[in-house]
Formats: sequence, C-alpha cells, structure tokens
Amino acid sequence: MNMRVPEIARRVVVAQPWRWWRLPAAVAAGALLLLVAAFALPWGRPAAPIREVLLEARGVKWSGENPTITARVGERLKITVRNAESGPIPHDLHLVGPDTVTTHFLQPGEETTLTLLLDRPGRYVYACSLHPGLMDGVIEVMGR
Ligand SMILES: [Cu+2]
Repeated sequence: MNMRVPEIARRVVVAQPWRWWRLPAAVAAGALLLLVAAFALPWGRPAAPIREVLLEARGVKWSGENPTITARVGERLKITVRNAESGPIPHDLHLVGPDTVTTHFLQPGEETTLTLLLDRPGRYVYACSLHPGLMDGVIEVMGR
C-alpha cells in the first residue's frame, strides 16, 4: 500500500533561532523608516497659508461687483461660494486654472467651499456658468 504523505504536510516551518544582531538591525531599520517618513510626509513643514474668500451671489453678481481676488503663489485659497439670492435663481462657480473646478448648482440659501493650492502665477477666471457675462471675475495669483 502506498502511504504517500501529501505535499502540504511535508512543509515544516522551522523557526529561526534568535540572533543577537537582530535587535539593533530592527532598531536601525525603524529609525531609517522614521527618517524617510519625516522627509517624505508633510509633517513639520509649514502648511501653505490659507486665504479665505467669500463669493456671495446676489442680484446675479458675485459679492456686488465680481471682485478681483488677489493671492500669492504658494497660498491655499479657500473660497466659500454662497447663493444669497432672494428669488429662485441657481448659480454655480466655475473656475479655470490653476485647477479647473466647478461647484454643483447652488440653490438660494446653499453654500459650498472650494480649496485650491495656488502653485502657479497667473490670471484665472471664475464665473457662473448659468450667467455668462454677468458673473465673471478674476483671481490674480502673483509670484513670490
Ligand atoms: Cu449664476
């Protein structure tokens, strides 16, 4: 009678004996990982300063005059977009560059926020896609 032991049963995991050099090696590997993480992750680096702006839609204008928003390269721009119309007029905010972003259609009383990292200088247009020519403004990003 053939008493073959199945292949899987013959594999025996042999525990490796403890070696004295493993502890300092593990400590060194851990220290190296921490060092790499400290440089690779944004911990400890100053965060980009945040410039907060409110764009309030009322009377089919942004904040009364479609203001020019000025900012500097390296800043983070946080735009609160609020629909403050008294009538049933929806708006959105469409921004071209440095990233192209569009909010959803905001109904009166609704608001949302956009956060952008301004990493390039330039003049970027913001507008409401439902009211072209009426709700157009500019974000001017100046170099450092
Ligand atoms: Cu609009």
